[in-house]
Amino acid sequence: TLLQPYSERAKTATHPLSRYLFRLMDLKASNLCLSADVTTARELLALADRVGPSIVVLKTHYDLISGWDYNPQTGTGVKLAALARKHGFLIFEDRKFVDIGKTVQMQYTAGTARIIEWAHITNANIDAGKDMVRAMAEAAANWKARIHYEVKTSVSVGTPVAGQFEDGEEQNNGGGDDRDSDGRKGSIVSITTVTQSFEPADSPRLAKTNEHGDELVFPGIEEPPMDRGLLLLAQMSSKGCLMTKDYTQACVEAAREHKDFVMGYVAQEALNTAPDDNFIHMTPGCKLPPPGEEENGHVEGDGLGQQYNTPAKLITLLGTDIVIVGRGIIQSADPPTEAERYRRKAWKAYLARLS
Ligand code: UP6
Repeated sequence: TLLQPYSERAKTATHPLSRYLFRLMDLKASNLCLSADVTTARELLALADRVGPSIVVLKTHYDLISGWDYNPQTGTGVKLAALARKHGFLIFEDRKFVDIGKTVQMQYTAGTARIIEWAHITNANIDAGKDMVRAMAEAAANWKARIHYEVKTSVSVGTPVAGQFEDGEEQNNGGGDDRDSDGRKGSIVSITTVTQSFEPADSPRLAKTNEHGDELVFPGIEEPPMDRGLLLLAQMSSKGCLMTKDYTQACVEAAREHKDFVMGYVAQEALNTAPDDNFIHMTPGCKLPPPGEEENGHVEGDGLGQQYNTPAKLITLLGTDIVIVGRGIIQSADPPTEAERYRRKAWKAYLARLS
């Protein structure tokens, strides 16, 4: 995949959200993820709104934000999701789940934060064993089925939806045996299509404009599928990281076993080694020297173990796909301008890799 354009990888990726993300990257000419590690919910939302046009992914640590509002209808997650729609980016909660399967299922879907509701993507450290990936996949599938069902029951029976199935899947809308695999009554259709074709047009979640006529949706691409995705924390950027080659290899195997849920990795280098591997790599530990200073691949660490490489080194030489930048952007005098500088550099590094 190293020499393949993102637009091509969009066609062959297994995960619907990866296909979407590759297309979004191509559309926005961006392979930049902002790590929005600010201290308050107000700053988070303001930053997401200002930097949104330059990025394809916004990474959160909800647990370092003070004033996070957990209300499932009006809270911070919902507001962030609205900004994601407006600017066209995906939300990645960097939760680094690690525990027994049952516990991560509950942490992922329930509790205060209900991460699954607002984060398209999250990640896991698989030190506890790869069964927890299966546990999270199951939780995500159940969540999608439940949303699917809620959406379905909110529409009148027999709504014509012919021709709306992108993947050419046979629909089973009325007539015949219309129970799904759980024995519930209803037609079996893909959630992507269901949300777009079944949800009533007056649903506030799908509104395209607000009462003032402001556009609420990023133009140029449809809204992302309702699938949730996982990144495996395969390698870390920090000094003295204890993750071994065997651990990283176990991540690669777990990813291949769960292609319908695992989108790829948080890693420091490309891990697609088999011919049909098309996983996406997101890479933290990225910083540019200040404008005007010469680039030599490496940038001074933060004194607390974080190590930095430039986008050119990570994308062109090491073959990763998306650079994750936190303080490099947030601590600059003007984050939107600095985000644009990172976007241009990272995209140039990708174009250099292709040629
Ligand atoms: N992060 C790393 N390294 C990893 C994995 N994750 O730095 O291997 C996360 C940190 C932080 C962000 O938790 O949110 O990426 C990096 O921020 P920075 O650009 O400000 O150093």
